[in-house]
Amino acid sequence: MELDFESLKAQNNQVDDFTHPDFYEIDNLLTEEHKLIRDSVRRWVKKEISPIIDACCQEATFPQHIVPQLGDIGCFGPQIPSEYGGGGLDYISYGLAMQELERGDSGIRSTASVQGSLVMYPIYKFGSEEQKQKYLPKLASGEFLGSFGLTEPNHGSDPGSMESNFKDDGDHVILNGAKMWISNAPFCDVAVVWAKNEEGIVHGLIVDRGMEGFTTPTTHKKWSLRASATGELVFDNVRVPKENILPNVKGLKGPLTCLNSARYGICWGAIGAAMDCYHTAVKYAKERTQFGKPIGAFQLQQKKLSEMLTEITKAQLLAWRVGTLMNDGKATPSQISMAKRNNVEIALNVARESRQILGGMGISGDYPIMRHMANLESVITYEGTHDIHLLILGMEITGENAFV
Ligand code: TGC
Ligand code: FAD
Repeated sequence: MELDFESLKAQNNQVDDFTHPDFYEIDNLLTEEHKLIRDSVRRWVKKEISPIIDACCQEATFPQHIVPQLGDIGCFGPQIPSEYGGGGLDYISYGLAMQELERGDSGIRSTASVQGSLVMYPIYKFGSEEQKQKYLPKLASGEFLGSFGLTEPNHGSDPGSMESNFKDDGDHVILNGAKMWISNAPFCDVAVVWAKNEEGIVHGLIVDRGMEGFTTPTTHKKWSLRASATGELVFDNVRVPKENILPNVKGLKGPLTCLNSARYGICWGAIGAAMDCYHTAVKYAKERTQFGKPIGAFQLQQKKLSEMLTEITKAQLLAWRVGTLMNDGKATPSQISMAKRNNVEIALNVARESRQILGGMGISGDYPIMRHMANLESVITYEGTHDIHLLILGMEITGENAFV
């Protein structure tokens, strides 16, 4: 079904009264610029996302019209230098922008994470000057939408075993293989794809839509991230010019370096989803009466709310601290794993508890909770599963590598 976004916005323009919990005055750790960025993304989400998002998810529709708007509000590559069209901002600003987008919907944050951390970042970090000039400004403005191809049908947690490959063909290479579960794929103009050369060494290639043999079939039947477009990237003897190979990295550390940035963004994003569930549950607990009192007066409901606020506050402190380490260039992959793993887990728990507080209403699209809960099942899986992050931490603690 085709959605009429303008009439959805007109009908639902009052629905969003979100305010964020700040029990430990974490706002005092933020600069005026940080708060300005957070508040402007929040205003945009209230106006452009909240009125349409339930319909988008119910209909499994990606609201493609928001892509240039995300560029306009600076959500594509806020951490990329401004000379290439990025925001030139620090990592706390980036995190806060992701928090606000995911407060709206994890799928909207996904679109921005992939664009900023997984497409713009590798081109910025590993690309030639020509590649940066050609792609980054268009990706920053939303004229181009990008995708990132690492996962394959047979290799998800273990991307080092990937089968996608390219062979030398003069001034081109011939790319073959398939990537699966790729966010933005069905609408992407450009894909950063990781594949092995004839020596089995992983390289990054920029593949443009329109190259012969390159297709992006949509993935259907998702119960999660329904407002995000997911698909495959299929390469059937695609001739990619050598000038599209990222020259400044080789090996698996290329894609994994990009994942550090995206996983960091998720540790903030998940807080946004948790905050939205908590805000909804508190309001409902105060308004809903059973046995002659608001349900928020019962100790069992108060326990749920108290534990939610505690976990959200701990997650905020974790995200803020890892953000300051990112700003100093000191955050380690395992510190980022801890923050991504913890914050997505607590968000999922907050969503589950909030859903219970709303009783039957908890499963209705009139409230955002079930949507967040279903979305977070993807978030706890992508960018490294919950268990993979545990094993990354386990290796840091013990020095023993559980992957070999
Ligand atoms: P391993 O031998 O440990 O490492 C290979 C090379 O990579 C280096 N490295 C890292 N470098 C930077 N950052 C990191 N986080 C790094 N982790 C490892 C490592 O030092 C080594 O370098 P070198 O120079 O010695 O070659 O690799 P392994 O094959 O044993 O695998 C390790 C493991 C399991 C941790 C890794 O493969 C992993 O993280 N797997 C999870 C895969 C994953 O996260 N996929 C995500 C796909 S993208 C996605 O989900 C996008 S969703 C986006 C959205 O919609 O929001
Ligand atoms: P598998 O690797 O098969 O894992 C299955 C289970 O086995 C998991 O529980 C895992 O933790 C466990 N497991 C695996 N290895 C071990 C081990 N050594 N020890 C213990 N347990 C283990 N990928 C991209 O490249 N780009 C994208 O844009 C992208 N977007 C996505 C969007 C969505 C909506 C989803 C759902 C996924 C997306 N992914 C993307 C893919 C995602 O990163 C993978 O799904 C994820 O890395 C896990 O891989 P897998 O699904 O193949 O699971």
